Amino acid sequence: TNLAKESAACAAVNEQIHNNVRIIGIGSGSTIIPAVKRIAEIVQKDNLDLICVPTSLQARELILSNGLKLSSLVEHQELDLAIDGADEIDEQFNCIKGGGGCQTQEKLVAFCSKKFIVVADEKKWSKRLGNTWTKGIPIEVIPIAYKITKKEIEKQLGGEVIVREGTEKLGPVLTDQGNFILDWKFDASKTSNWSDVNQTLKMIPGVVETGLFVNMIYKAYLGNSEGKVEVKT
Ligand code: DER
Repeated sequence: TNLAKESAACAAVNEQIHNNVRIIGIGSGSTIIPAVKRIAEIVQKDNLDLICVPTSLQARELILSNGLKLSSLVEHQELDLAIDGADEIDEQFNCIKGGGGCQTQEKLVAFCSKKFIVVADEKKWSKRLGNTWTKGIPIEVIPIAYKITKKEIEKQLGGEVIVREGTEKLGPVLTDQGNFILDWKFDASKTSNWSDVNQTLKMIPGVVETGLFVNMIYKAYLGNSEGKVEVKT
């Protein structure tokens, strides 16, 4: 629910923004929207000197439209904090991202940040990856390799790989990097060591980045429909 997302987003910003944060990574999706609004309020109120690094064209637009200072990973490779959403998080903090197709820059920003914070509706929390998020793991691949990678993923890891198609545009979706996205519908009962799975995927020629974020999350702020927030570390 919106209240769940807003409460998680504001709780995270309120708690994290003051600890000497100067450079912050801004995620993509819908939950990040109230987070950026809250950041802009605090920057205004406390006259903070904050620089924002986006994870997508959508995040870039969000930074600009909220009057925040925009920069990039070319200027800053060490971020004090990064805040982003998630599609599903399990109890070991394995996380699926990329529902919005932005996982490549999202993972770079998360990798560069001292603290990577996830904000989400509590429904994203699950016992096993695949229990709640059923659209598969997003994998960015270079266009000429989409059939090679599809075949290799299905051969090595099973499941089914589908090329993500546009809705109002015919043909495959292009990422902000100009690549295709494969959604890998994995067999949740068979898969458990996500670190190994991620390494296997990354080794396949043509794969750019996966939506598997393993051992990257510092804290997860999970909001519920009453606006209560649970913090998982
Ligand atoms: O696509 C992404 O990685 C987004 O961050 C997604 O995981 C969260 O989107 P939401 O905040 O709209 O649920």
